[in-house]
Amino acid sequence: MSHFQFILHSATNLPKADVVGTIDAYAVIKIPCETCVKEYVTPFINDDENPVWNFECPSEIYMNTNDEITVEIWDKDTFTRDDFVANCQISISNILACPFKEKTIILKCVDDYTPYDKSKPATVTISAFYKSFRN
Ligand SMILES: [Ca+2]
Repeated sequence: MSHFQFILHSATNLPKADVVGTIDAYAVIKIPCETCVKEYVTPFINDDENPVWNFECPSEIYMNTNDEITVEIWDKDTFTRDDFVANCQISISNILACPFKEKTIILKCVDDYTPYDKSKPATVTISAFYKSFRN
């Protein structure tokens, strides 16, 4: 038996999404499981294009291995709807074949958003691995 662990550590160089300030970033993590897609939402970090969450999703035992984990980056807004700014997908079969710790993954910015420093990509740092246990 083994538990799947998914940790979103941080992001860097996120797009500027606010007129005043940079971005109030939070992440929505979608993990496809046996019968549903589980969604986990991190707290938002106020006005920081390099947010650190160290957000650990509750362990999953069953995942749909043909599917992908999606990480979406959103900007929290007070008076208007939150803005979806970037995302990335990670193949579960790739994780099973090659688990990783603190790996940096490039984000795809959506719509007209561009990385804060346009000369570099926006990234997230993620750990995804199976942890075996005995009863
Ligand atoms: Ca905002």
